[in-house]
Amino acid sequence: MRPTSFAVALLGLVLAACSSAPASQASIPPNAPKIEANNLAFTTTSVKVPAGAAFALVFENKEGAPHNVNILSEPSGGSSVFAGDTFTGPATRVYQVPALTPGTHQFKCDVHPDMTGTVVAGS
Ligand SMILES: [Cu+2]
Repeated sequence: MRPTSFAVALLGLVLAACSSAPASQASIPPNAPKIEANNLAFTTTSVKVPAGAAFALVFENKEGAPHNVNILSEPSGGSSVFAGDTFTGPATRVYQVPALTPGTHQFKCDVHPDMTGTVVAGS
């Protein structure tokens, strides 16, 4: 490989590394529904999301305690329909949530069962 083509290849690698979001973090869609947690509670207690189509859900854990978002089948519980990864903050993850049935779903943190909120799927 000639020095110039090596330099071009190296530049391409550097650009590729710089243009991606922080490691293991997908880019955050600007209008994605978002849930926040802080002080061992969901500070977002209700969030509207699409129904019948997969969507991206942003979860920001603002503190050093581990939290996740587990979406349940019913307004007041039921079975899990999507359980996001648990992680320690401060950090933000983008969950890829499969299509939800229209209506109200409870969400909770698996680490802290007292942490709950409501996902409203629909228009
Ligand atoms: Cu928690």
